Amino acid sequence: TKPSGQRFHKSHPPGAPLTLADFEAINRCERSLPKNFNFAGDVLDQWSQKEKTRERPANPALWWVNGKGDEVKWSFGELGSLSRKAANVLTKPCGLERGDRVAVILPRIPEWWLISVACMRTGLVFMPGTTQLTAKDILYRLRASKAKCIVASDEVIPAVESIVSECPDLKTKLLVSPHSQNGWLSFPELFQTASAEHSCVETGSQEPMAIYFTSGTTGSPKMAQHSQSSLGIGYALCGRYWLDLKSTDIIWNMSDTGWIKAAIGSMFSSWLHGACVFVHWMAQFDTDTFLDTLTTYPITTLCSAPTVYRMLVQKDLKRYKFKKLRHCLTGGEPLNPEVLEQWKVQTGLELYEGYGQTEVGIICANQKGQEIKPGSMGKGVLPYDVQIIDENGNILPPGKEGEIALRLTSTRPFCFFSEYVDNPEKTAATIRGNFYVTGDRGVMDSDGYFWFVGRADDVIISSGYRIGPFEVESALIEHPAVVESAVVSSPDPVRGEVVKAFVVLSAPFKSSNPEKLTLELQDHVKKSTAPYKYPRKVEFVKELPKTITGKIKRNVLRDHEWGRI
Ligand code: BCO
Repeated sequence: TKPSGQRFHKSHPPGAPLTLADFEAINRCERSLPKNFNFAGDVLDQWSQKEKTRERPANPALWWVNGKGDEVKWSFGELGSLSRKAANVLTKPCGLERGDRVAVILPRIPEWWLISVACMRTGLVFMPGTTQLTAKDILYRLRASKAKCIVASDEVIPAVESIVSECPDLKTKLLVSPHSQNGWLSFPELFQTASAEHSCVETGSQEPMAIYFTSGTTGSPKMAQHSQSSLGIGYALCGRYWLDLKSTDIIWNMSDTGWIKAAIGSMFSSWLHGACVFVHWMAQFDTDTFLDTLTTYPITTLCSAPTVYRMLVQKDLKRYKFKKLRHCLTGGEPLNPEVLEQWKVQTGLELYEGYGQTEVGIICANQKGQEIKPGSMGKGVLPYDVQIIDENGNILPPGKEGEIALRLTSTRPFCFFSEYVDNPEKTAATIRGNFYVTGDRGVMDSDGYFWFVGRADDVIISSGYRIGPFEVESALIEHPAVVESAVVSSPDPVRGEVVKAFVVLSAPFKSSNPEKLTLELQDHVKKSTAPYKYPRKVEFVKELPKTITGKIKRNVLRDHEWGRI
């Protein structure tokens, strides 16, 4: 049975340490949220205690490799003392105070975990971003959030330097690098001399913890803000039933640090269950390195985007003997039943698809022990009551296509994002009657399994990335060749769908070589905005389909691409 909202039964006795059972009970709506909660203090430091009393097996908290022979292995105790040092760097030389926002643009290096945990210890609001962000993207993020500090690695310096004069609120630039840079504080230097004594702040359960920038159909990315409990407690059941984690497990979740999937799979779910987070930092994704890693390290649990599994099943997987792999997961975009089947035939392992969003986390999943229906993204997960609704907010019966929605009661579920910061209109637009609407269309069958149909809006989901067409069109229009463009999804056998741009050319470019111009426009987009958004397909057209009021009909182009008209 599913709860219809936050019907809390028991409250937490003051002063008693919170346990995993408490966190799970909160997700089942059997226990109320504690007034205060801090993931570092209430979860990580508890595991550290359990290490001391040997109640936790000798399994690292973080195990990081880079394929070049470098390796980092931290216990929860080490993670605790190192993140306390990092916390002192953030508050003392960086001068940051509780509630300040910190942009963290780091690749998959151990310091990303240290800085994130240090932000929790100090009550700073961290804003992860991929290192693919360009100067324009970073400028927008720093200005929109009024961030006080940016923590970045070498590759991000030129972009930050080119826009920093336009960010009056930014007080500190902290560099994670063995090199020093004028105008930047050096994290390694400050870290070396920082004290490991730090008292974790007592954050309120509903106090902001992180902000994720998320793309929509129109405008710039919105700032989805999450609380200490939405991220820190909200993944307890997901960790148990979808990821099937125990403190003996080693999970490799591939996601880039910029996405909430990294926070879910490589931090909150995993550490709530005391599992080891494994990280292999590859500068560029490569299937051979990926497969070698699975054969070399005792990874028990793998989570990656369907695009990665599509790439992997092209290989002869029977040649590989994965050391300890027992549970495989996927999410971020729809998984084709054929890939699930091929993975199973070649590895003997099932593939458990989950479905979720930056705003609300994991909504549906094929949970361990449940029958998998190939092509379905599983059943709704607690504490959510997932329904398919129509445009008026009425629940549709099984078999009817509509919008995937989450039922609300008088209290907003604690695991929801709190708001789109400074955007009450867009926050309000996610609510229809008694439901939160995901913007995705789907069907529920009579067994309660959900089947993804597509986006209700123009957002493109490619290789697990959520890409707003407006952002790509805005980049294209900066190029002198482009009079106007319309950006839509187009099918792709590996990436599920890719970004396709229909472009109307300006007079001087009409006779240009189309292949050369395509490459030039792609290159231009990669420089203007994060490269993963670039249009992998470009078509030059004389005009774009429009309504009588002049609005571009992206749906006509999209339907044409998908062979629907
Ligand atoms: O494919 P191309 O080579 O043509 O282009 C690639 C890169 O080479 C290029 N690029 C990257 N940095 C660049 C650059 N070009 C110029 N300058 C630079 N500095 O840009 C393209 C980027 O595409 P990509 O990221 O897809 O690269 P790749 O190597 O093909 O990676 C494949 C995947 C599958 C590993 C990658 O697409 C991926 O990680 N996808 C998963 C994304 C994900 O984690 N999504 C989860 C979001 S959270 C969520 O869904 C909520 C769930 C609750």
